[in-house]
Amino acid sequence: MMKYNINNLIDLPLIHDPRGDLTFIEGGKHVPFQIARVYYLYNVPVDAERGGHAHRALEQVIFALSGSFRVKLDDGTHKAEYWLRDPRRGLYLKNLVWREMDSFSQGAVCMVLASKPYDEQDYIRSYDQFIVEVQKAKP
Ligand code: T46
Repeated sequence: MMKYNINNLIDLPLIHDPRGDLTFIEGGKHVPFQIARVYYLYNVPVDAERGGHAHRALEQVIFALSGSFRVKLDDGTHKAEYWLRDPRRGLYLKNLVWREMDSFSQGAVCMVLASKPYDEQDYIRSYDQFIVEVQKAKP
C-alpha cells in the first residue's frame, strides 16, 4: 500500500524524572483544537476491530497510552497505516477520514481527545456514503 501523510503525528512534551515520566496536553496548544471530550478504549480483545466509520466534523487525536494497535486511514483518495505504541505520540485525525483500528496488544489502552461532544449524527457509517460526502466537500 502506498504510504501518504494524510494526517499528522503529534509529539507531546516529556518531563523526565527518576520518579517516572510525565507528559501533559493542553487543548489548543499541543492539539489543534479545544478539547471537548476524552474517552478511552480498554479491555479490547486482541482480535477486535473498531472504527469502520468517518466523522463529518469531528477532529480527534488518538494515543496508545499503553500497549499498541494499528490505525488504518483513508481520506477517499489516499490510504495510510500507523502503528501507535508511544504514549507521547498522538495521531491527529481531521474530519472526513475513514478509520479502522485492529491488532490491539493485550492490555492496550487507547485514549482519544475529541474536538466535540458525542453526536451520532456526526458519524458516517457507510463507506459508500463517505465517498459521496468526500466528493461533495471537494473545493
Ligand atoms: C475513533 C475510535 C478510536 C458514546 O456514547 N460516547 C462516546 O463518546 C463514544 C466515542 C461512543 N459512544 C457510544 C456510541 C456507540 O454506541 O459507544 C458505542 C461505540 O462507539 P463507536 O462506534 O464510536 O466506537 P469505536 O471504538 O468504533 O470508535 C471510536 C470513535 O467513534 C472513533 O472516531 O476514532 O473510537
